[in-house]
Amino acid sequence: MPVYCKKLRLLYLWAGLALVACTDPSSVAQTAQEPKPQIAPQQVMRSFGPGQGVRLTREPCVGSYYSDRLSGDFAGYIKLERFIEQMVNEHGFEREYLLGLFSQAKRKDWTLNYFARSDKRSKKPLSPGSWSRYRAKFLGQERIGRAVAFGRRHKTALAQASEEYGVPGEYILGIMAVETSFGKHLGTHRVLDALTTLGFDYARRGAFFRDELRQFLLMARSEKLDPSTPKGSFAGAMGLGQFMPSSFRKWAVDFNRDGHRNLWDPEDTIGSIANYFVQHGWQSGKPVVAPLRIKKPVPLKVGCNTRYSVRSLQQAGLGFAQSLQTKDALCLLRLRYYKTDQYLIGYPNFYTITRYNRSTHYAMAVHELAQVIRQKL
Ligand SMILES: [Ca+2]
Repeated sequence: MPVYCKKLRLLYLWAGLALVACTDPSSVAQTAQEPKPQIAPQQVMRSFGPGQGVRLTREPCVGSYYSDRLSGDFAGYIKLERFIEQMVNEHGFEREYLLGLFSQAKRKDWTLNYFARSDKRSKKPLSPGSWSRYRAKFLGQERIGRAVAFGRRHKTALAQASEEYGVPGEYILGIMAVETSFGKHLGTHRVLDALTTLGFDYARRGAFFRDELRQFLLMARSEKLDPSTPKGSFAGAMGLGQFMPSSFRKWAVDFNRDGHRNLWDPEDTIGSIANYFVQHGWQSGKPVVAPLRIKKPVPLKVGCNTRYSVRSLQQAGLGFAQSLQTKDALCLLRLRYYKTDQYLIGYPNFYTITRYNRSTHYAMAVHELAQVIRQKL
């Protein structure tokens, strides 16, 4: 039984609450002999007070972490100490548990160097052949073969997701293909290290990563995970579909109905990606892209940061068939092959794919993979 858990039980007793977080009744008597905890009872009452009933039924944290101060790579990090206080006061975590947990977190210099280099790189316009190179990387036979094998193995769950959410299985497979090639590239970085490093040593996006760290601790508690065990990308994305912790909490689903939302479980991932798509506007049965015949460069911004009405595209000199008469906001896409550029219209479903990753290349690779996978399956 972790030390923090015993202490938590004692706090509940002091607060006069009948409910005991840890369910082993035999250990309640032992805790009465333990030294007085540092947290005053009134703080406990405040943390678990009226209107915050959810705290009474929450799960205890997993892992035997305990320290009365921050040591290790993040010793002396005032912002991390403040963050811990926030998790204690706002989410009812045990202070000593978090101090112990973060005392063994590692600062990842490689990740900081990577982001520093990436920030310095100027955003150059895409060069000829940029799409050809990207496409070759993600539409290889090996990745497609893994998609077909995974699709056959999980065809029932894919059919069920397609039925329930209206998202075709081949697009769900397309996402998993690009993200991790069905588990081949899950990432080897401890999520705790990645998010702590980026949250407290990467000034430009620290607030974003601190919030992801907060969501990660809440996820670990609700899913009964030791927060030091999950591994993922160097930026903290996890599982077959590379969900960030905030995405997990908002959009992951327990698709195999075993009581857990598990980002490493194929069926939960299938349902979670489908749910993510629907929550970001996927329109069942609607198209994703349509090619345009344009011979010379178009004086309009390409990509999905700017979206156009059919009328505004027509006014810019683009001609359309009648079938393109739609009130939807459209993306104008440009794919650069070595010798030519191809222009396309991206419908709202294309925009939805870019909510998973903002890159036009990414969404186009998912779309093209989906076409190939559908044919092969
Ligand atoms: Ca599940």
